[in-house]
Amino acid sequence: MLTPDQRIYPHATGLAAKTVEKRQDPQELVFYSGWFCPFVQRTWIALEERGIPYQYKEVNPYMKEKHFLDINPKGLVPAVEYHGKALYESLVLCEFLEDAFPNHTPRLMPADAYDRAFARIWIDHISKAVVPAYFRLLQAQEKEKQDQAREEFYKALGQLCEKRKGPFFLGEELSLVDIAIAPWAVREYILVEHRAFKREDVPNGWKEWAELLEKRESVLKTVSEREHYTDIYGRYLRDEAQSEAAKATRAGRVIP
Ligand code: GSH
Repeated sequence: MLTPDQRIYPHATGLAAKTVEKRQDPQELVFYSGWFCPFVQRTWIALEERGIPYQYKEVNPYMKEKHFLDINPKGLVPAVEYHGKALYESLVLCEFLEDAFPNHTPRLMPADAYDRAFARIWIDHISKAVVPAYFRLLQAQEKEKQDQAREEFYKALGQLCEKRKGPFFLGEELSLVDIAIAPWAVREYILVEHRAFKREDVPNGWKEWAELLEKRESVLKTVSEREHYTDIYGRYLRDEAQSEAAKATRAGRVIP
């Protein structure tokens, strides 16, 4: 008997399906993806932005199949195999692509050491404050808990937006900071529809930035049709999801 999480829609749809279709040929870099996953989308955006050749392979991470556990013992997507060697963790992968493919442009981390460290501080803020607040708001059931989670989400996002230096986080060009947050801008409509979230209530210009991120070509190319996210997020909204992230959020633990 499969659990509801294991029964997720099996493949990408919409523009993401077209991207998948183009990335079927064998390459030195194999990208193990789940079409629905915001963490996956980070790495996917970086691959598309930089024109790195990769072979797309869809994985249902809830099945915990041995072939995939051999690649990522945590059983989470995204993961890659490069020249037969495995790596995982979305943000580690984004930085790996910078290091392993230095001649592919645009570079998504600044050349200057201080600026790179600055970018990493705010990527860390996204991981430790913004993303956990998103999941808390999604999964909160009582009105009081939702109100509290919404305020925490506004605050964490507002702190990030306060540091934005231009249309993108570091200025004129897209960087890994933008990519680290973009998948949650794409998935924010769920909070708008079900958790009284309003973009314009986030301080320091989140609405304008989020709109810019959502219409970036690499972002559009890695998004599936909304109806297929609805099923998955319905389980989070009812606090029934059994993903590692959902379980950690429910238990007040750090998201793995
Ligand atoms: N920290 C990881 C990253 O950034 O790559 C998180 C990845 C993650 O949680 N992926 C989810 C997954 O594979 C899909 S969105 N879940 C399977 C599970 O929870 O069992």
